[in-house]
This record gives sequence, C-alpha cells and structure tokens, in this order.
Amino acid sequence: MTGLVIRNTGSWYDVRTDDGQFFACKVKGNFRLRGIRSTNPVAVGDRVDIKPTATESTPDGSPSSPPTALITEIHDRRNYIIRRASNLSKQSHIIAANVDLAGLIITIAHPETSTTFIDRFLATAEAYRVPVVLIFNKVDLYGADELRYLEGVMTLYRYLGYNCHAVSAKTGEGIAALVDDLRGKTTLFSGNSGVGKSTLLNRIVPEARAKTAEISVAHDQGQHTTTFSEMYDLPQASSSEAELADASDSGRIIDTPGIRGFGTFDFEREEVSHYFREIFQIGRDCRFSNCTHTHEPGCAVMKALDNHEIAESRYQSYLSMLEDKDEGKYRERF
Ligand SMILES: Nc1nc2c(ncn2[C@@H]2O[C@H](COP(=O)(O)OP(=O)(O)OP(=O)(O)O)[C@@H](O)[C@H]2O)c(=O)[nH]1
Ligand SMILES: [Mg+2]
Ligand SMILES: [Zn+2]
Repeated sequence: MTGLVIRNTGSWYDVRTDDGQFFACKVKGNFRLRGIRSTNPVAVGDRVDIKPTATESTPDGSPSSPPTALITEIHDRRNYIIRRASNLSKQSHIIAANVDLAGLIITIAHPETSTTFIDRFLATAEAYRVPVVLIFNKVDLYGADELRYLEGVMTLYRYLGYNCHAVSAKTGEGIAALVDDLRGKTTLFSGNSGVGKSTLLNRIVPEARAKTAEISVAHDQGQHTTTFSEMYDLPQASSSEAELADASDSGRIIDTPGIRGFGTFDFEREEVSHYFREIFQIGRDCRFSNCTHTHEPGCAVMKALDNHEIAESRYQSYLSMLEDKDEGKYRERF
C-alpha cells in the first residue's frame, strides 16, 4: 500500500493511504537516506510504501487506535526543507518533504522575527529550490511605527522577488488573498514559536483545531506549543470556484513546531552568496570570481552596499552565514 505521511509524533508516523485509510507506522529497520544524517528518516509530506502489521502493537494499546504498519520504502523526494537539529548536534532534521511552497510566518513584534532569521530561511529555500511566501502576521497589533517598518521590510523583499502577504490570523485581514496563493499546493508553515502558525492554520482550516497558546509576557516569545508536524487539507474552494477546481486537490498546509535558529549549511564559502539573490547578481561584477564580498579590491557588492543598492540587513545576514562557516559550525557533512 502507498500513502502520504501526514503526521510525525516522534517515532510514529501517521500515514493516510491513497484509498483513505489511516495507519500508525513505524519505520522498518534503519533507513539511512542518501547520505543525509537526519533525526527523522521520514518526514511529513513523504510518499511511502507500508505493510500492515498485527494490531497488538498499537501506540497506546487502546482499541480505538488506528491499525499499525511498517514503512518499508520511501519514495524519491521532489524536494525537502532541512535544518540542523540543534547547534550542538551534527544531525539535521527534515522539516517536510515534497512541498510546493515554504510559508515563513513573520511577526514584526510579539515576538520579533529577526531579519537574519528571515534571510537564513530564504537562503535555505533557495538552496533547496523551494519557492517561498513571506507571511507577515499580527498586523492588528502594530502601531504606526511598526506598520511603517513592516511596509519597508515588505518593500525590500518584494523588490527581491519574494511574494509577501500582510495578514491577521485574529481578525481575518488579508487571509482571503493569502489562501488564493495556497490553493492546490502543499505549503509548509514555518517560523519562530509564537508567530501564529497554528492560529493561522485554524483560521484557514477551522476543523484543524490545532493547539495554540499565548506568548510569554516576560520573554515576549512563544512557548513551543506545537510539538509535532502535521498536514491538513485546505477546505474546498467555495461556490463557482468549486466546480472548476480539481476536487481532489484543494491544497494542504503543514503546521510545524516553532524553530529558534536556522542554519543548515553545507556549502563552500563562495557558495553562500549564491543564495542571496541580489548579492549573487551584483557579485558577477566583482573583480575576482571567488570574491567573498568582505575585503577584496574591486568588489561590486561592497560598492553597491555603499550606494545603498543592497540593504544593510541583507548584507549583515550574509556575513553572519559566512561567520558560521568561519567558526566551522556547519562544516561537517551530514
Ligand atoms: N493579536 C494577534 N494575535 C495573534 C495572531 N495570530 C496569532 N496570535 C496569537 O499569538 C499566540 C501564539 O499563536 P500560536 O498560533 O500558538 O503560535 P505558533 O506559531 O503556532 O507557535 P508554536 O506552535 O509555539 O511554534 C496566540 O496567543 C495567538 O492567539 C494575530 O494575527 N493577531
Ligand atoms: Mg503552533
Ligand atoms: Zn565582491
């Protein structure tokens, strides 16, 4: 039987088979996937072959549990988004596989998403060739200064060619336009804890009833409420649209646990700039083809920075990723 991994709860994977049955699955043996040393050999979004097992080994032993099965084969992935499991660990974690779109949920405040975090996410998505949508949430909370800042940040990323949405999961502002962009696609929701990924999911897919929690007042940070990744089907498009749309593919959202940092790099030094669109483009005019844009004479990137043609925040993010490499943090192959 073949199915789709829709949830990952530690060592168990919930699989929905193509004929609509649900199985709680374990992975057979020790999957070592094509050189990726990952904490999870299977990820939400993976297509897998499964073999049903006898029912006595249900996860909690209750009769209402779904039948169990073994995952015997993982189909080739179209793509995946991966990140380092933790700073100390050499292992990485596959956040999701086979996604059409990576949605980064960002908040200007409560909590504040740093531009370095945004740029690292974008660089990773560039490296894995996954299109991105930037979703700026909690617009209902912002005062005049924050709205002005938001406008500036969106202008920057739109200029770089990234699709941006300003929304409020709370009031519903901007949601309809966002959903239009998600139709028919499998979209990963990622971002720091507390930015409202699960609240946004619940706004778009009310039946999801995903758990949400207020951010900590003391730290202005989320509380890592979502602990497992899970995929949800988007509701069918309404009225006349429904007749046109392919009923079987309304699209899907993968809600994921909040992440602190983003730094999964296995690139050469010169390669880092390939994943910053404008730095890559302008860097073609540098005198040296292996220019790192830090000190070299005839560097077009540093000149563009002086002329305010490259945003200081983007350049700082680029430098921070180069520094990771200098410190050897991401040097090991996984
Ligand atoms: N004012 C306002 N609050 C929001 C909005 N979206 C989410 N929140 C609140 O932000 C808090 C965190 O929301 P969650 O949906 O739990 O955040 P999350 O990103 O899923 O967090 P983790 O699961 O920990 O990664 C909750 O108190 C939500 O009610 C919004 O658009 N406006
Ligand atoms: Mg959540
Ligand atoms: Zn240069």
